[in-house]
Amino acid sequence: MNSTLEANIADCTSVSAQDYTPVARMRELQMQRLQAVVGRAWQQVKLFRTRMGERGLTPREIRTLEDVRKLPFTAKSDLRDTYPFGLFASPMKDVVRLHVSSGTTGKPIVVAYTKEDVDVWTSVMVRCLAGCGLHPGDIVQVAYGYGLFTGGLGAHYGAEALGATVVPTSGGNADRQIMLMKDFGVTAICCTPTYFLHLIDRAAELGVDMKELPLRAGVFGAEPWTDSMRKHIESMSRIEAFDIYGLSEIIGPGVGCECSRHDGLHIFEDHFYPEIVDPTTGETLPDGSEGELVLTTLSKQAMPMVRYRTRDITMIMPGRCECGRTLRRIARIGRRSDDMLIIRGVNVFPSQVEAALLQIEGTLPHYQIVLTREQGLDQMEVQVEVTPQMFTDKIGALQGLHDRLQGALDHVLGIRVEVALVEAYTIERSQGKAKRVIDRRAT
Ligand code: DLL
Repeated sequence: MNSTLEANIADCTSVSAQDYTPVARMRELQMQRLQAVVGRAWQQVKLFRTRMGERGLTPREIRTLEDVRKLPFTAKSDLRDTYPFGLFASPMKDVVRLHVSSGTTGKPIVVAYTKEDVDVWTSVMVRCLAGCGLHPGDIVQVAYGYGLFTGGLGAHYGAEALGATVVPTSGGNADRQIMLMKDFGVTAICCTPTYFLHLIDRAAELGVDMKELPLRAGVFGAEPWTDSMRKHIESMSRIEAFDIYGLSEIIGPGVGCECSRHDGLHIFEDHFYPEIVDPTTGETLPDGSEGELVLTTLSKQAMPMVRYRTRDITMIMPGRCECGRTLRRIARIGRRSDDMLIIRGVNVFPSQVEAALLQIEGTLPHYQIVLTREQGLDQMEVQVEVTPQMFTDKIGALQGLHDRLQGALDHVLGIRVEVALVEAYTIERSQGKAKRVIDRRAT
């Protein structure tokens, strides 16, 4: 074992000891838990029992971890169809919390937690925050929304259990966020990356220099963001920006998180079993192949999820992280299988647009894609904010920037799109997850 590895392992606090479980032991634990969770879902959840029955399966057929592939998938539509409590595996008297995720269409989905589930959620959040270098003594501002969204309460419980001081600001009211951050000497913030961009801008307007604050870590997630955005955030403040992943259906934030290597997100495999499948055929893909992430909860009581199709596109990264954790990693999630836009027959992902825009000097990381239909033909306009200097500079500079952006987008997307340069603050700021696409094609 090399000395960095040893130092990292020595560094690990008792809260994240499970992150270093030997792989063989972890697989054994996963196997035991998989059998237990399948047994529980089969006994308690009608939909799951029916689906297994259709495949001629009983929990007895799940003898190895690979047997997970025999099990039926669960999809978001299953949660909608059984709204509100149809997938619960615990009686209501044992359910201590409900969260709701609204989604974009139709009924919301409801997720449930027993006391044990909340404890597991807290423990994985502690491991996330510890992996981001946070410890007792840190002052953590939780600016994810509190309420039906899982972000606020998930981060809150984790930070408190870690022994940090929590400032539960929730989302919104940027001026107060900045005032408290400054007055309390906040050292870490948890919020969506786009909301933090908004705080950076607002702080500058208020004459607060983010670089002068003791803020040194940001735990950002709940929406896709890129390495270019990380660089931008880190250049505008003194923070180290970490990516945290999760979804309501599985637990909320805390399914996986980056460590200080920033080389993928470690999945807390003792509680969540990851697979990558071909989004079209559902066939399991080997490590290193990109596909849809499918997760099985291994310890959830109130609402076990078996082979849940997340729609998030990523891969399981081959090899071991230099940090010494034995937990497998997934690559950052840049896109979902259902956020693909089809423009004049060409597949376009908003993340491709973001990556192209942020490589060009003079743009700000605020953009929106507006889709319209003219004479039956899809039109795509990318509106992007540019730095105030660009508008004060000569007109030629603006034209030059426009052409460079147009060229970069044409190159990346393979189709012609319109580029509109707009002044800073033209695009509405998000309090939580950013809305990148405005689709006016149907109207
Ligand atoms: O967004 C939970 C969460 C809160 C995660 C705070 C991280 C931080 P939902 O509202 O159910 O739950 O949305 C889940 O958001 O399937 C992804 O598509 C997306 N998402 C979450 N984290 C990331 C991330 C929360 N780090 C959906 N990168 C997921 C990219 C993310 N997408």
